Amino acid sequence: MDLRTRLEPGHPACAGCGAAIAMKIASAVVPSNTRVVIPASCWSIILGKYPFSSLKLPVIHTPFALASAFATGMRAAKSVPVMVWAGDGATYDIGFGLLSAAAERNEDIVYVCYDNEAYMNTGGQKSSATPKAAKTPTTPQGKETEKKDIIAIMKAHKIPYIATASIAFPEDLQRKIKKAFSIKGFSFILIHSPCPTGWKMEPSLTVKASRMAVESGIFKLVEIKHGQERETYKPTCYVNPREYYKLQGRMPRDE
Ligand SMILES: Cc1ncc(C[n+]2csc(CCOP(=O)(O)OP(=O)(O)O)c2C)c(N)n1
Ligand code: SF4
Ligand SMILES: [Mg+2]
Repeated sequence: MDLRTRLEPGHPACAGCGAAIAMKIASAVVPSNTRVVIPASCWSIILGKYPFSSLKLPVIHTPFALASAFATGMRAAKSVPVMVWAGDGATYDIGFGLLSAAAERNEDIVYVCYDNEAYMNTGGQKSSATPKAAKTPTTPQGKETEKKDIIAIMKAHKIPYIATASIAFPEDLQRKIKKAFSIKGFSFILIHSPCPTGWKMEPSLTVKASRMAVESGIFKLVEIKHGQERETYKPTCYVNPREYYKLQGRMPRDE
């Protein structure tokens, strides 16, 4: 694993923030001339206040829905590697139209969604990435519908590279980021990034929760290259999904 980091200490993410850990792992292996495009999200804040920045890469902030269009324009104008770094709200919901359009055009950009399963920056409201039964400010009785299968949707776009990754499997995550940059055309990577604040979970449990999501089979680690799908990690120790959900105060308790 590449242990260099482009994430500076002292950033304002909550303790144990999975989204910050995801960036720490991913940014270490992106090409050094990468431009990062960040739509409205917790990451707009984690970056810090201009002229300071917690990330040692050039970043452009965009309105919520527009990251894919900004990335398309920047790639065309500057001919440099471009990575969108977007939350699940921007990806699954609000920016989905432009994401779909950029994928359909097979723009040569890397789109990363750090999935913390809700609109965390504004208080944790449910997104379509929120799992069924999770209590959020907008689903106080528990969410009634299933998490949207964004990987199936991106597969339908027939883009050259799609992968899922987890902060508990950093080598796998870094390999997939490098692969995405090496492939010409649109790449999409979904990183499972627990949020202790929104999940009502101890900050020390972030990586454990991520690992349990994979080992329980709830979050599968896969890679889809030109339509060919393979599992990049097969769970080695059985974890009951209930144990994973039990860590999270947002999920219903067993009677
Ligand atoms: C059009 C628009 N609607 C709402 C907002 C307010 N807003 C800013 S960040 C955010 C939540 C983003 O959620 P997500 O994309 O999942 O990223 P996270 O905050 O979880 O990191 C919202 C609702 C906004 N900036 N623009
Ligand atoms: S609310 Fe969640 S995603 Fe946002 S900074 Fe805090 S821990 Fe990270
Ligand atoms: Mg989110």
